[in-house]
Amino acid sequence: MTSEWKDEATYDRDRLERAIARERAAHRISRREALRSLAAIGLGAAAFAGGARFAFAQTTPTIVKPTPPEIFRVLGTNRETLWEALKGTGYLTPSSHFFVRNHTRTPLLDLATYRLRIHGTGVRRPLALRYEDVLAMRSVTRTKAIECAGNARSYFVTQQGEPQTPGTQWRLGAIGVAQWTGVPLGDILDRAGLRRTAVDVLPEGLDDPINATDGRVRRPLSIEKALDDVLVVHSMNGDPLPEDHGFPLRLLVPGWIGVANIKWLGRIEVSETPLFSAWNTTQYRLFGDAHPDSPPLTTQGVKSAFELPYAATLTPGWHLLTGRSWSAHGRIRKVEVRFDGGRWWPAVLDRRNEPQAWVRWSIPWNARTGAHVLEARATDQRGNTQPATTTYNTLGYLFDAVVRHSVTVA
Ligand SMILES: Nc1nc2c(c(=O)[nH]1)N[C@H]1C(S)=C(S)[C@@H](COP(=O)(O)O)O[C@H]1N2
Ligand SMILES: [Mo]
Repeated sequence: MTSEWKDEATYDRDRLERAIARERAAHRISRREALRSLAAIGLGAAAFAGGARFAFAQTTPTIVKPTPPEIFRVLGTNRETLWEALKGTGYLTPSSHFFVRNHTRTPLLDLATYRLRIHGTGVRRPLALRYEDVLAMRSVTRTKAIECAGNARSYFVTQQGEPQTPGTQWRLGAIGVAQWTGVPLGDILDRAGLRRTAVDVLPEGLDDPINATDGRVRRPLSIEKALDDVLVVHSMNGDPLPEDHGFPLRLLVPGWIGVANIKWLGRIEVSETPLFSAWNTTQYRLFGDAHPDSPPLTTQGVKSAFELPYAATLTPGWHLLTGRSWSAHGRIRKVEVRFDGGRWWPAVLDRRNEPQAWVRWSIPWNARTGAHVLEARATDQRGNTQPATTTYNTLGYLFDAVVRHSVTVA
């Protein structure tokens, strides 16, 4: 079993601690470099007096990691993973390939001053935890997907002819599966003296406020979900979280839409009364004629993608087509593929098929010269199947219909 899952990263405490020491050194250097480059452009002391945040805003790019065009598509402050770049990678999305969704920009946080605060009417003992305090607690490891609520949004326009919605025009690349290691949020809440009367928690990121009205990215969760399977994550695929994915700590909320997985966690409010932010009121609900009364979104539906460029060009002859399918509700039971609207053929599923992650699959195809449309349709263990169309909503969330993938054979 282990030999088959070679891509499984292992969580090694010593290795993590060495990596953290490197991170600390690197972060100190980047702060010094920021100052030096400010001095070079004549902003120096004056700009820095305005605060470190301003200094960084002037010198750091939106995203820290390299995002080469063979792996990512640029969408404003975000980077979408190209599906063809996943072909030949393992079950886990390498951190170098994991999509980035930033409302503003990746902040570079200093571990010397970093604290995760737990506060609010729902706890008896407010906490200000250092990174080390969290690392010293019991960690668990989970393999789970993070997928943006707007993943595949562009197909409302290109496939269904609906009006373009605001929001990032993703194809299917706003998803990744990683191995996350972290401390159960319930353990941290217990340490803060969680009251039985608590109803909601509100985790908030330390990235810049998105605007004056909405403030910092923060998205409430029910206490039931918080105590069920949510982790305060410190490691991704066996290494400390990369900056762009939330260093030093982020939330993992298995099965829930991407925005619940707050990066750069700065505080978690715990409350005896329901909590609200833009992310569960004016956004991340279904709006439009067909949705008079949508609750805040939690889980996603079922989706599938071919590991091919969009659109693809292939040579004539036999190809082993590969792809992945996923569901927030459990494992995938079957995947079917059809060519040019013909009959549905079963794809062969790989053995590794984890709930709230994905399954890889393959199917041979004898490609004849000309223009073709390929479709993949998955069904999960609860019997949820991808529909032919998704009911429109004005913010373009939860597109789960079968995607028609154009392929030219020449
Ligand atoms: N603090 C903070 N957390 C955040 C975001 C953000 O902009 N700021 N984006 C959210 C959204 S919309 C998504 S889809 C996921 C993306 O996670 P990733 O960038 O690690 O892929 O992070 C979520 N957490
Ligand atoms: Mo998202």
